[in-house]
Amino acid sequence: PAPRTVLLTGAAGGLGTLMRDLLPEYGYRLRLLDLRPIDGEPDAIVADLADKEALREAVRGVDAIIHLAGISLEAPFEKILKANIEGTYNLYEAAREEGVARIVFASSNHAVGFTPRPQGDDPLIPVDTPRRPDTFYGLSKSFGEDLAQFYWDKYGLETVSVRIGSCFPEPTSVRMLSVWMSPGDGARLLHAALTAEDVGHTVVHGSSANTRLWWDLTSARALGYAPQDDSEPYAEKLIAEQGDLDPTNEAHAYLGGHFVNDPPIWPY
Ligand code: NAI
Ligand code: 15L
Repeated sequence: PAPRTVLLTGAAGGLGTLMRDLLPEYGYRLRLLDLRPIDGEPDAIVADLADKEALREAVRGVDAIIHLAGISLEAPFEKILKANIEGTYNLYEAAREEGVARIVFASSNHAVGFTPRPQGDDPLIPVDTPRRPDTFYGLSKSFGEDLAQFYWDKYGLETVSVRIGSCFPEPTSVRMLSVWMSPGDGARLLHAALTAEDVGHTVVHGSSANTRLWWDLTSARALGYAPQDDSEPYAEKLIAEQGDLDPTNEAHAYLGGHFVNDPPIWPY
């Protein structure tokens, strides 16, 4: 049966806020969790991923988990270690102990961010491309994917790891024209990841069907994902404002874009 009650971690964040609006239309009852309280959501669980007891209680009785919580940009390693590496482990342990069947893990393009972006007639980046994290942040997403594989192989806990490109209301850079995932497509992909059968541990690229796509969406489509959006209508304006990508600029040469040379920028 399709999952009904879904725990959404990171529900106060940018993506969490978008998905809180869109996912109920698919029939889900969302249980919300975040470090920060959420305006207008008095029932949301306010908890840190470090709090194992709170996690155990939060996952009890849910059919699936969408795991968005964590540090979402580059940060000092110690902070990434606590929130993304230990935090994701704590969540998987709680899920295993409580018998939750499936997790949809918000991985990132930055797990493979040092992969050169396709140019000219180069093929799209396949989903089994070797891991090439571009940051400690990306490294934590690589860890999450390995953790997911391990929990599937050892305990039969299923995961779809979604390497999200850039999920925002609109693309705001020329790079995002290639990796943008519209919020509507984001919800479609999460719904597919929650409902496809026998996923084991599946890794998918998460973006819309962009004209300027850099990566292959085959494994996402195999889950039943049918993207409806394309960033192309935003292209002319963004290129006029920012100029086209310059292959001699390091920040334009890789899938991860500017992350390949960003300093830690996490604000807290
Ligand atoms: P965000 O930074 O807006 O939201 C993350 C949320 O996690 C925040 O509300 C924060 O309070 C919460 N959080 C952080 N540490 C926590 C902890 N220790 N315990 C409990 N909650 C904690 O990030 P955004 O953009 O909403 O991204 C959500 C997830 O998707 C993140 O895991 C991010 O790495 C991933 N992702 C997002 C992309 C995007 O385009 N928005 C692209 C690729 C990956
Ligand atoms: C990410 O992983 C970040 O969480 C998000 O804020 C964006 O920066 C996105 O990647 C991106 O690559 O644009």
